Order: sequence, then C-alpha cells, then structure tokens
Amino acid sequence: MAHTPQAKYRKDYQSPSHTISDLDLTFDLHDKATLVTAVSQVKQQLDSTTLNLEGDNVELKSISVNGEEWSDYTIHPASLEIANLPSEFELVIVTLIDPEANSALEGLYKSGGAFCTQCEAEGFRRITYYMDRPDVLAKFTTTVIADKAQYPFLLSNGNRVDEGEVEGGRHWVKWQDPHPKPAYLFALVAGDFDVLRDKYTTKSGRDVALEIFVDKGNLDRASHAMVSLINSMKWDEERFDLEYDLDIYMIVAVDFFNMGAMENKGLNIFNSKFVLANNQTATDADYLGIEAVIGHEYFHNWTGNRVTCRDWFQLSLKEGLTVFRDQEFSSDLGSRAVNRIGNVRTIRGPQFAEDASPMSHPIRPEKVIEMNNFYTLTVYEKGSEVIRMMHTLLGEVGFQKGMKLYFERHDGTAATCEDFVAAMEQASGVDLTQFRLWYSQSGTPTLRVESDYDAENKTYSLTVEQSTEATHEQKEKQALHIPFDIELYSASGEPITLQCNGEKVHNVLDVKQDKQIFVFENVTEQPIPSLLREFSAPVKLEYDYSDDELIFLMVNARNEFARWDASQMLLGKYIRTNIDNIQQGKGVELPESVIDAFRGVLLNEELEPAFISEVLSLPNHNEVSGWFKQVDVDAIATVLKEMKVTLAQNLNDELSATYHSLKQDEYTIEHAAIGKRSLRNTCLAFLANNENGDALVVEQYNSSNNMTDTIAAMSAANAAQLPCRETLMQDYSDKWKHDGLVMDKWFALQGMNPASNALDNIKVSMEHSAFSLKNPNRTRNLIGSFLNFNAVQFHAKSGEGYQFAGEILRELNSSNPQVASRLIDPLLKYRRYDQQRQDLIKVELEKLKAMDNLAKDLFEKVTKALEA
Ligand code: B3K
Ligand code: ZN
Repeated sequence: MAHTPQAKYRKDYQSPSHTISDLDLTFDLHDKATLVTAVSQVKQQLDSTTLNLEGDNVELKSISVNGEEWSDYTIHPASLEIANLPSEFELVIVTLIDPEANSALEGLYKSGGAFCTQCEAEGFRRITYYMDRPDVLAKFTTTVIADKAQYPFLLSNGNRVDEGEVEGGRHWVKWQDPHPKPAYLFALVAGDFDVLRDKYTTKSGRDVALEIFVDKGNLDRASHAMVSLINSMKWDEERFDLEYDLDIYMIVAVDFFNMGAMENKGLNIFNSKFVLANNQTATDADYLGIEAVIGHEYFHNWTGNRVTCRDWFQLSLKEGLTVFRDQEFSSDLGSRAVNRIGNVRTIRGPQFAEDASPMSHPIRPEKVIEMNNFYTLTVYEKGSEVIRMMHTLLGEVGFQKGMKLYFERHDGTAATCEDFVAAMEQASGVDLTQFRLWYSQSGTPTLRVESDYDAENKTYSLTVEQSTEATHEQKEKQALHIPFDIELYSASGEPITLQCNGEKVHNVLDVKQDKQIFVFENVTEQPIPSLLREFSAPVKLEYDYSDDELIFLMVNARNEFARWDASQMLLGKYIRTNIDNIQQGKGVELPESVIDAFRGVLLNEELEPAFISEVLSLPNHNEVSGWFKQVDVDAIATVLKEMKVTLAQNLNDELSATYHSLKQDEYTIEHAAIGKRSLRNTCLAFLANNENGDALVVEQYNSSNNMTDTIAAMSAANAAQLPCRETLMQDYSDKWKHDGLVMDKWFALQGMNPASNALDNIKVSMEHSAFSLKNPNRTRNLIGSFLNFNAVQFHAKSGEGYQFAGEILRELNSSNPQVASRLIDPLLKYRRYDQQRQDLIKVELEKLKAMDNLAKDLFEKVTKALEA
C-alpha cells in the first residue's frame, strides 16, 4: 500500500468548524468532463479561519471567496484546505469530474445511458470539495444542464422551480429542496425514461405527485413499485402518524447500483431489481422484496432524512429504526409469522456469523476505516432487533410516545443513538440504563436456561445464565438487559398463568444479571416451557428440550413463531446428531416420531400454507456452520441433503398430494396465493429427489405461467442435479439472454450449482453475453452465490475456488471496491475451517494485502482477518 489508511474513532467526534446554510449547485453534464459549480454560504462556528473540505477524484478549477479569486489554499490527497477566511462568506468552487470513468458507482456516474448519483456515505466528495459529513445541513438548489435529446429528464431533490433551453441543443432544469439536508442525501439523475405517474393525497390534504422512472420499454414492470409506494405512504400515516412533506416523490430505477436503493430526499434511486416486476420476470420473493425496499426508502423520509445522523457511527439510528419500520410494514400487510421467521433466519444465520467473524462490531461501531464497510447485518438487522426489544419493553403505545418525543426534539437536526434512547426512556418512564449496552457491546449473547419443577411446593423455576464470548475487538463483556418472552403449558396444552410472589407477572422477563432464577408459583403440574418467544432478543438459546417437548410445542404453542421455532430446534438436534454420525462413518438417521411430527404439520389444514412451507424448510448450510467452532463443510452438506431425502421419501405421498392440491390456474400476488405457491414449491424441492422427480420438475417448468414456478422448477433441478437441468437452463437462457435482470436468477443457479464442475461452468457463464463484472447485480448473482451459497464447491480442497475468488477480488479492487468488499466476507472466516483450507485462503488474503493499490474497503477487512 502507498500509505496505510487511518481509522476514525467515535470518541473523537468534533462539531463542524463551519456551517453551510445554502448550497447552489450547477452541473454542466458531459460524459467525460462534467463541470460542477458549487456556491456555498458559509459561517464560521469554531475559532478557525481555515476551512477543510473533503474531496476525492475531483479536479479543482477555481476557488473564489466573496467574489474574489482565492489563492490561499492547499490541496491534500483527500481534502482541500482553504486559509485566512472571513467569518462569513460566499464560497464558489468549480471542479471537473469524469462520470464515465467512474466504475466505483459512487459520486456521479453513468448507468447505461443515464447519469445518476450515489452519495451515501461519503460519495459527495467525488462531486465537489465539500464538508461531506452528515451533521452539516444546507438548503440545496440544483441546476442541471445537459443535451436535450439524449437527456430529456433532468432531476434532483425537492421541487422543480425553473427550466429553459440553451444553445447547442441543451436544456436545463432548476430544483430547490426546502428541507436542509446533509450532502449524502443529494441526488441527480439525467436520462431518457418511461415514467409511471400517479398521485397521493396525504391525510392532511397535501397532493403529492408520484413518478417512477424506468428504462424505455419497462413501463409494464413498474406498477407493483407504485402500489407499494402508495401503501407505504398510507401505512406510515396510520401506524406512525407520519406524512410526506414535499409535493413530489420520484423513484428512478437504474441497472448499475452497488446496493438496493437510496433514500435521497424526494428522489430515491433504486437498483432496478427493487422496482421492476411482472409475473413473467419476477418471483414472489422479488415482489415482496420490492414492497419492503420501497417501504424502507420511503420510511427513511422521517427516520433518516427529517432526523439524520450526527456522524456515521450513529448509522443504526436511521438504519436499525427504518428496518424495524419496514419489517412492521411487511408484517401488517402480509403474514406476521412468516415475516418474523424470515427476519429471524437472517439474524441466526448471517448476522450471528458476522458477530463471530473478524468484522464483528457493535450496532454503533467505535472505529471505522471505510464507512461503506459498516452497512452491515449488524447495524441494520441487529440494529432493528434492538429497536424491537425497546418496542417489546415499552409496548406499542409507549414506543409511539417515544417516537413523538424524538421528532419533537430532533426534527430538522442530526441526532445520535443516545438521543433516540433518551426520548424512548423519557416518554415511557421505562429505565433503559442497562439496555444501552446493546449499542456498545458486540457479539452474540448465549442464554443458557435450566428448569426445575418442585411438585411438592408447586413451584417451577427457570435458571437463566447469560454470557457473551469475546469478539475480535472487544474482549470484556458485561451482562445485558435481555427481554425474555416465555410461556408455560400444561400437558393438555393450556397456558399456565405466571405468578411470582403472589402476583401475576408479565410473560416478558427482565434478564439483567449473569445468572438469575425466576420462580413461578401455583404450578400444579410439570409444565412445558416455550422460551424466547417471538425471538424476543437476538441471542442464542440453550435449553435441553426432549424430542417430545419439541413435538408438543410444534402442535400446542399458541403462537406460530414458537411452533416454527420448535420445529427448527427439533431439526437442529438431528442435524447435530447426524453430523456426529457422519464424522464417525455412520449413516444419517431420523426417527419415525420426528418424521411423523412433520407429517402432522403438512397435513394440518388449519395452518397457513406459507407457514407450513417454513416449517418444512431446513436451516441452510451457512446457518448450520455457525453452530460449530470448526466447520466440517462436507459433513454438513451430506447431512442436510440426506435429511431432505429421508423426509422426501417418507413423506412422498403427503408431499405429492399437497403439491397437486395447491395448483393455481391464475397468477395473483395476493398473500394467500403466494403462500400456496411457496408450499407447493417446497414440496417440489423434496419430490425432486424421489422417483419421477425429473418428470415432475419438467412438467412444472413447461406448464408454468409465472417466474416463481419457473425458477422453483429450475432450482429443484439444480439442487437435486436432475437430468433435465441442462435443458431447462438452456431454454431459459435462450429466452432471457437479452435481459440481465432476469438472467440474474440463472447466474445465481450457476453459482449455487452443487456439481463438481461448477467452477468450470461459472467461468463459462462469465462469457455469457448478459454477464459483466462491471455490473454489481451480475457479479453478486454469479460470483457471490458461489462464494456464499455453494460451500462444498467453493471450499473444494484443491483450493481452486479460493484462487478464483482471489482473482476476481483483485480485479474488483480497482474497478469497484465496494462490491469487492462485500464479496470477500466468506474468506474472512477462514479460521473456522481445517488447516489445509485455512492455509489456502490465507494465501489469497496475503496476496490482496500485498497489492500496492489496495482500496481502503478491502484493506480494513483483510488486515482485521489476518490479525484476528
Ligand atoms: N441508506 C442506503 C444505503 C447506503 C449504502 C452506502 N454504501 C440505503 C438504505 O439503507 O436504505
Ligand atoms: Zn436504510
């Protein structure tokens, strides 16, 4: 490395030396040379006549102060230092940038034929020199000038206030955003689009124009995004009493985007994956993903934009809270149980894995080298669990009071996580002193629970011990405040009233000490406990359930989540046992009673099909890997496969009957219809392993009238390595080769292909006309799926998988470090594998470390992993 990147620490926060009240931007757009004129109204705050502005990859053309050319400045590698300034002044900075060469997709860049921006977290500095930090809020006015024929639409934040034409076939549009905002919420788009228009009237009567911009020809794929937007606006009014605050809300879909979407004020920019859908191109999961992401970005308008973050260490202030809000939105619109199950799978799988990796960090990190590395499952998903725990502790009414107070205090400002917790605490009267530790302590706590029934005294006690293992950068751990939701059942399945010291107690216990004993009175028979209901805290639960108890809970627990959880614990027991068996050279076995329990769920007509589908879905390889200190890649894969085959064979008749009974002629995206398809396709995934599996899959593929069933057939063929796989893959590619977004599903299947020649096929797929390593979606689907969801082939003992990953990472390091940095995660966990694999992975990490142009993104992760 040329010079070692420096870390920033949360404790070093300093308020800005200057404020900027207004920023007037003019963009003269050209592919290779865009001229940016930035006029700022600046006021000195601290005792300093020097102003430091961040800048990255920008060429300074001129500086003037109060109308005079200014020569008192120094250009540093990542900043501009302007000296001897008056206390209040107008600053004009002109910079030149090259959007076409911007393959990092941060700042101003070209996506297909359009110009677009991505500024969060620190991309605005790639547009002009500026105080690129979230606590500097200014009113933006933006003028965009471009060729009229090529770029008929010129968009930016706020309201369109003026427009005109200039010589040479160019035109301009001027936008004004009345809400002061930090630079990371700035956006600009110029291009030619089809536009889907609608309108929404807020509950106080404000008319809002809604516009969704998509590539020409894609209008028939935009309507679900529009419906989702309108639903989001309505839901936020009803559940949170929050209304939209501008006259226009625009969403632009682009094909080249590093993540899902971006909540720029009034002008969201989206990865086209989260906008475009019709039944021929999108699966049910895509539809639900669009609803969730449209909601998420819309909800940011209040939690993120109206109240933003003081500094980037506070990211979870807006992300954890907004994820919580989008989860609630999806749960209110669809099935709460199924949504909760999905979210819990994410925490128990990838989030727990992140917590156990060298990148482990608290939801409010203390130390950062590259901020983009902290848009993580921990900050987002665990952050949302922390908000959810507060919701559990305060109840909906108390929580909403807290939200009101939070907005009263902080609207229009940049706030901290502490501000949020303080508002929650003061509005509700609930003491959150110890609870705050969730913000600073990293790692996954374990709750070890033991029970004891005293028949004579009719008491039942639960002994709860909590502990958190040391993490990479935090050795000492303290006891957390853990809301522990429980219920006790009698043998007949009746809930037992919880009583302590003669009084009825709430079913959410406050676990606050290393070890605590809860004694319940008047318990007249040996109860069966349902523990950590609703996954009331992001912890690992350890309790020695017998098979019978779990089977009992699968049937009798009053809430669906608890039933599902019991089914997963039961599967988990046998996954562990069978991994032991395989390691000792024995075979995989599953007792009849366990198979019967799953048969019972499959045949239970009172259960929602979507829920049954979740019960029948085994945890994936990654989640199971997380249960072990040393991961036995092949044993886990064998057990998961064999257990699936065993269930498939034993339940063949029931699976087949269910499969056939759930056929729908019409495709609709109503939740009930989605649920039926989900269960039917889960059945197919089992049946694919049985006799006639191939014929059944081919039949479904050929008769499918929607992408969900098409992809389900292909996935089943892929996972079970059916003879029809090749034909189906070829047919799909012939049909969709012109459409990258649709081809992503095909690339993902190539990435996940369990065949021993998967890597060769992946290399061939990279030559497919729809593939490009420059496009993050393509890269994530093909390469990302291989690294993340093809454990056996990626971890092949030959080391070929690792070498391939190394090559790709070295290439992406120069073209798009953010994508590289996401892709590298599986390699960081190398210490969990056997010595031979560790050594092979380490070689690749060392090679990266030795690169002299290693980007900060990879530098931070590689060094952490190697020192861990
Ligand atoms: N706030 C953006 C994420 C920005 C990521 C920067 N690397 C999208 C979201 O969370 O809504
Ligand atoms: Zn977000």
